[in-house]
Amino acid sequence: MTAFTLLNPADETVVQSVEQLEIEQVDEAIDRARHAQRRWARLAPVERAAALRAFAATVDADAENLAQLETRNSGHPIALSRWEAGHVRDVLNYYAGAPERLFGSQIPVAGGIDITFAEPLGVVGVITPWNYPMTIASWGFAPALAAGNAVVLKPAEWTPLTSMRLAELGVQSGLPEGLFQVLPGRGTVVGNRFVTHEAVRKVMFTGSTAVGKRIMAGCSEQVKRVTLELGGKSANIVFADSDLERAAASAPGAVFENSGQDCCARSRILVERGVYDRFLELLEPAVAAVAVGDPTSESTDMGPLVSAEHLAKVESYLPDDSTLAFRGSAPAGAGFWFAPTVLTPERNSRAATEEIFGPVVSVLPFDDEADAIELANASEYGLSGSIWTRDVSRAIRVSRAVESGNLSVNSNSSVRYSTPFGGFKQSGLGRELGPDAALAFTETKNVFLAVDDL
Ligand code: TXE
Repeated sequence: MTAFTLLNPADETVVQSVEQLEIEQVDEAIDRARHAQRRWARLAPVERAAALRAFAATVDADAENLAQLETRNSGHPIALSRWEAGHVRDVLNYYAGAPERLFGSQIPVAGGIDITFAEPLGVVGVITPWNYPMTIASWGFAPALAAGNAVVLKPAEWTPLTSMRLAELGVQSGLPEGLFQVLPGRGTVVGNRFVTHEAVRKVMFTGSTAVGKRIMAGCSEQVKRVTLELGGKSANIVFADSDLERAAASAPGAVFENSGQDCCARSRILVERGVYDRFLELLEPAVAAVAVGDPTSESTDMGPLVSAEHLAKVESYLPDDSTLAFRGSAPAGAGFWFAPTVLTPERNSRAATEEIFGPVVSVLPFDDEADAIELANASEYGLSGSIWTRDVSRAIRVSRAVESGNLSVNSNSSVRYSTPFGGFKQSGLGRELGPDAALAFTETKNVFLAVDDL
């Protein structure tokens, strides 16, 4: 068994070493999960609901510890980590409402009664990335457990600590042993075993598009159910008739939150040509005002990147000076720091088309509404986006035309636990969160009961 050494991204000190599981241990865990699932699925819905509420309460009691752990492990500003711990509690409470609401239907047919049931899948494998470790974990385990499944979860190598803690909290809260297990390890070992093991009936994956495609191909061998939440290159579209000051003031937060390591980051700002120069003038002080530094400080807006490897990847997008518009500041010395960076590149450049997943934004001019839509859609991705305008008809027209799963008008929000989240095109497959997410962890079963002399 090998170990993975975790570094605090803010100062490169060692946080701890985590043992990486091998296939035999994964198989044992999946066996435990199968046994636990059979009992869990037989519990009355009201008992499963109560167990999830107890889990939420235990998470709530540990919220500050979870937040501090995330900040040490992932470098998230503490305010963001606190929001994440609260979000996990809220997601659990929301899906605690699901066991008693997994409605089937009764369909009128001849000669009897026809009923559908939402049956649990069995064991579900959740594979998570390093950018929002506990948040994304909860989007998988909460609805999957609510629907009567057991969950095995593989966190990203760099950021396993809050997920491991959540598994402990689950047991503490009274969840049956084996029902929700977190299995740290390599993607090609633990993650891949979820794909190949026949008892794992669905894989929910969040991460890079390249690995997502491999997982989907692997799952096809067993026609295994799969949900994919992949990359993005979302457009923040600013029309000349918008509240330009508001759009510019909120644009840095829309891309630099979590140091741009966000699949919904509005990493392309498209601005109508007539107000392009004015928008850049307004954006510059807003970017300069982003407080980059010590993630344990309440007043920090942006922390470091997650790792040295990721920093090197983001740096590879630093352009020649001709496209660099301006930058914010970042600490010098130890830690994986990268200053918020604004580029004005060509439309088809690497920086303007590839997901950088760092604090780099491209500002591009457009000519009219049709050009804005064409530019927004000129991407293999389609996850998120914003539209800034005072014209309601235009807001609706453009919202309908942009090929993206989550859009906001005069706002940059993407994630609410009660609304569906997911991508068009190569940003993903299926939806998470919202009222239907628990159903996505079930199979529809149709049963016909013949009735004599009906
Ligand atoms: O993701 P990976 P990485 C994007 C972003 C980032 C890039 C790489 O652009 O720079 O992806 O990030 C596990 N079988 N996003 O390398 O490799 C892996 O261990 C099964 C976007 O971290 O896709 C980890 O747990 N599992 C994104 C998870 O998959 C495998 C969030 C994600 O790792 C595996 C993160 C395999 N063969 C990165 N290989 C978003 N949309 O939020 C790896 N894994």
